[in-house]
Amino acid sequence: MSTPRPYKRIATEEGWATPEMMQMYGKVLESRTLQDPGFYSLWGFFGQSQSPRARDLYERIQDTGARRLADMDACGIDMQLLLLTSPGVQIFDAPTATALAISTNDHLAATIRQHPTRFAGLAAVAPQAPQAAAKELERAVQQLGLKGVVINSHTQGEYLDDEKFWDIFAAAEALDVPVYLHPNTPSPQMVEPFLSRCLDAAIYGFAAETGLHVMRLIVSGVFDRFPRLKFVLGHLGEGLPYWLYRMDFMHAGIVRSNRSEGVRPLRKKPSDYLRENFYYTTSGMPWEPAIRFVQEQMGHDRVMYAMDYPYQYVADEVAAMDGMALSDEHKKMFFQTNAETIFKL
Ligand code: 1DF
Ligand code: MN
Repeated sequence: MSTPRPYKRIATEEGWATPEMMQMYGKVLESRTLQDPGFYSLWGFFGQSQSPRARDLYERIQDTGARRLADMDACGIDMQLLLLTSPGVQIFDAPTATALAISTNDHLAATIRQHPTRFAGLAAVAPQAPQAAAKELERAVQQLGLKGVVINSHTQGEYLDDEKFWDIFAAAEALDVPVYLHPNTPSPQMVEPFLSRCLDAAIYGFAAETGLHVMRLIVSGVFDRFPRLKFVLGHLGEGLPYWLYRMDFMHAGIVRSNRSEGVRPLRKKPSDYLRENFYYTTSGMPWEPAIRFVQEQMGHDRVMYAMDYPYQYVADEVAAMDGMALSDEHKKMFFQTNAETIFKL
């Protein structure tokens, strides 16, 4: 760790939360007013379990000071890009969520002002109120210096391919900042068969939910409407890079057969949008063969490092990533310059 490195390590999907938001989660867990089994499964564990892992994560997620900086130093992370942890404000009613997005963005900006070389961050918005969300994204970028927006997949079972949400995309495109589509547990409509085998969260359900969300977006034509819109996916693209061939083949057949009003012809192949409008981080996937595949398919300029602190805080991983068989140039892109370019750090 002490030998000087010719690159900075920037980790690009790092979770945080305010104590206020954790208290609000606690109230939802007690009142059971939210209709979202995935939420109770995930946050019932982090928020209420006495297991050492749950207690530890619950404390680390709320620390944006000394302890987090010490953890970063311990494994050689120079900078974290902070994302309000999933599901963020998206479980609350629209006025509550809109207000909470504003207050957490202010909180995040204050944290970054204290440690401007160690932290940058993405804005939270409440898709429940799309126009207010677009306005908050603009404020967060232009006045607070945040670098884009995180949306934690479905919002109470709704997906962003519904045009009522597209003001958010218009704002992101106009501001030239990326939308990080971060996972959530599967929507209430799809979570049931995941639950009894504990498959609803990071083991698999996150990717099933978020991959579905991305496919809905692509097929909807949103990237024909907003051709310069940029998305970032964690977890090496939630499995989608493995599907490039098959999604194109099958999508062409569905369009030709005119099977559904919901599937209109696109200007490009589905895989083209994944190659041209999307960037990928390695959160939770520090596995060289898979990283090399995504780099080869999407380009070295589209794949960047993420740890997914505190959920995947494994110090050895950083050393494994340092040891990847990459040229010096590609390694610097992977750890540092891609993130600097995409998030304008
Ligand atoms: C977990 C993983 C939780 C990720 C997360 O946020 C999260 C987990 C609540 O391990 O339960 O962001 N993740 O992105 O892989
Ligand atoms: Mn994450």
